[in-house]
Amino acid sequence: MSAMPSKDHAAGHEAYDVVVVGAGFAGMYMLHRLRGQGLKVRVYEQGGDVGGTWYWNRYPGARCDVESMQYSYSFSDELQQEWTWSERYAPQPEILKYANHVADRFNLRGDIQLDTRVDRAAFDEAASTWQVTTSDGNTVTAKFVVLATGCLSNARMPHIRGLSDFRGKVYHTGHWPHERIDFTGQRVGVIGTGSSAIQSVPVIAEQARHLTVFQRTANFSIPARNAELTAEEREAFRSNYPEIRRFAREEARNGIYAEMPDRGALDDGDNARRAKYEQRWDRGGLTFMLAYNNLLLDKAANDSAASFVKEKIAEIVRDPETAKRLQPDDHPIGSKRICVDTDYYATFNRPNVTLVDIKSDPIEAITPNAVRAGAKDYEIDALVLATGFDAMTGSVAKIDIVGRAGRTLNQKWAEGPKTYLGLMSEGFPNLFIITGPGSPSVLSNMIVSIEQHVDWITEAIAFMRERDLGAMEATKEAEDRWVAHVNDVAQMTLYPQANSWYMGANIPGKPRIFMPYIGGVGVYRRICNEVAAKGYEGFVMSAAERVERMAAS
Ligand code: N01
Repeated sequence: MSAMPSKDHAAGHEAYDVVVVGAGFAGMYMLHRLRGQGLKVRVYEQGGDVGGTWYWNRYPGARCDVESMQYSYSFSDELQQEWTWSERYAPQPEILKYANHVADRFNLRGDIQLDTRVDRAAFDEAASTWQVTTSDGNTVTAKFVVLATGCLSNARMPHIRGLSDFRGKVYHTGHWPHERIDFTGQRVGVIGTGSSAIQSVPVIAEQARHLTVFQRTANFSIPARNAELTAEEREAFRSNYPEIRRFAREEARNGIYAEMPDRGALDDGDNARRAKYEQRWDRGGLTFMLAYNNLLLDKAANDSAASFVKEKIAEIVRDPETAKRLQPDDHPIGSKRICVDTDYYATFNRPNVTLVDIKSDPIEAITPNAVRAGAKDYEIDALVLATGFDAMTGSVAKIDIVGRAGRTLNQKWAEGPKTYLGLMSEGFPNLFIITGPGSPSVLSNMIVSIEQHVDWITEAIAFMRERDLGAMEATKEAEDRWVAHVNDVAQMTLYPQANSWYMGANIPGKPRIFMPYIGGVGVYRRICNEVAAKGYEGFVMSAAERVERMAAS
């Protein structure tokens, strides 16, 4: 592949080697790596600055649920040695500051166009290039397009009768205003009880005159035990980063360095099991689910962990009725993304907080000044929608992506996303997806998975350039096999038993398919590396007009 001219003279469009969609953690690292290869890259970002999900999710209490010493880039040792995280789980403003620091430190801003949405990407088969149209009315061409659009970036507004008639302010946790919102003296309603609500409810309760939480499905949450990081704790990570990062990439299932379980929950007697759960509960955080190695495989094992957390809820929440309502009863623990909180359950002991069960008494309407449920009006001045995202596919679906023979990605994915390795979809040459459906993605520490995908894509592009190849595409056979494998592995677990956003179950009409790959990041990385080592097995690569399957290099 020769260096691209700066103009596609035939069409008069600016021409790039690569267009990257999104300037979150994935898009920024992708840009960094591609520029390192001397490629001409343009990143389009619809937000007003870098940071992706951390740019949009500014709701009160927003912070990461993976420890910051691990939820951070590993590609630059200087960066990980010099950046100082203040808390075990950094708050959103600090993560955004980190994203901005990375953009400046690696001089990325010059190639990122902010406030610009990609509306369309169409593959020109004759020229073997993508034509990318943006919200500013511009069209550019690019040999490759990389979707770094994020998995939880498409905030979902619920369809509730009367919502537009509400006279107070309406906020969505996933699309929070930039100015500080002060709920002091207000009556606030929060709809939803997922991670975003569980983080924001305790903070809003401290400000509001009264807070009413509308819960459709109770969720399991583990205390974060957040605290300021000491210099010694930071140093323990910094001096052991090579091993910590290696373990997270190669051995952990979820990309997190943690003590791994060596036995199942039922291998221990009642007392030993309880002691282990207590120990994990006291330590706090997502790794509660690593107390035993079969919690997401065996229902009886899972029940033991679920019962433990339910007992904790009953101990914390004073009113037995409220405690009962907060105890999840319709899904195995962990089969929906487990939440991590600071004082969530205890917040329901406050006199200014009410929990309303909208499963038994569904919301009938929003009136100009209230939420009406069970024939009762709950008067509020402000409404917070913590109703989640059209996850994993939502942001991709918003772009009109047209592949070979005029087929759109939305048509192809109408019955659920189909990818090979989560990285490419047959019929859409040179279109890469970072942390897409079919990869570990949201089941992992996202930065570990982002870095793996970016490195893999960078190497695939380098492979093609070295051999003067024009297009790379997943074969239908490889894709079908991978889709079946992703599904088979999911069915071996308890995950499909929950109506979760992993399954697309939170979006009416969305196909119910377990979207992420649950085989674990270590296993998945080995598979991707083997595919590359075999000359990109399962992909076809074309040189000029000639299509040839690459032999093993
Ligand atoms: O969204 P959710 P989220 N009427 O989909 C309810 C990540 N994240 O933004 O379960 C009434 O989990 C819905 O009820 P139900 C993390 O991966 C990470 O909280 O469908 N209720 C549910 O209670 C997380 O999993 C961090 O019955 C309605 C809630 O709204 C993911 O983002 C922080 C409704 C939505 O919960 C999504 O979390 C925050 C309706 N019409 C988020 N529609 C950290 O890193 C929906 N609901 C810490």
